[in-house]
Amino acid sequence: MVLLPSAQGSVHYYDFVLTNTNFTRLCSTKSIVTVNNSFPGPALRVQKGDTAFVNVYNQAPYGVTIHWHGIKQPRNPWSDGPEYVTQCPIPPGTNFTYEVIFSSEEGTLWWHAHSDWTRATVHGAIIILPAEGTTYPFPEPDDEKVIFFGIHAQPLQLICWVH
Ligand SMILES: [Cu+2]
Repeated sequence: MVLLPSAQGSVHYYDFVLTNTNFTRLCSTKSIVTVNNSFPGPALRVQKGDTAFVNVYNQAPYGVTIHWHGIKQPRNPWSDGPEYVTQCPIPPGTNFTYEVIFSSEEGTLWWHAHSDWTRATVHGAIIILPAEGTTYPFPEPDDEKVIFFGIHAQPLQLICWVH
C-alpha cells in the first residue's frame, strides 16, 4: 500500500498553555493541571487530511507530554507523545511544538497527557470532519455535543447527534 500525502489539507495552529488552576466540583476546590484554563481542554477541530501544529507551553510544575490518541501519523512518530518512548517530558517552563498529521482518521478521537496521572485532567476532544467535498455516511446532523465520561484516568468521549 502506498500512502500519499494529502494535497488539499489545511494547516491549523493551536496554543496549549498548561497551568495549575483551581477548580471547584461538588463543593470541593482542588488545584488541577489544565490546558488554557479549561477542563476538559480545548478541542481540535480539523478535516481529514489536515495538519495541526500544537505549541504546548508547559507552565505547570510537572514534566508532561501530549499524546494524540488514535492518530496514526505515518512516518511522524516524534509527534506521537508517549513520555520516554518518543520524547522526554516537556520540562516546566519550556515549550514543544507537535506536528499532528491527520491521514486516514475521520470522526471523534481525543488527546491526553501521557505522563503519569496528568492525563486525568489534561485531555480534550479531536473532531475530524470529512475531507473537503466528502460527507459522513449518514445524514447531516442537526447539532453536535462533545461529552467526556471521566472513568478514572481513561475518559471516553463521543459526539451526539440530536434530532
Ligand atoms: Cu491514548
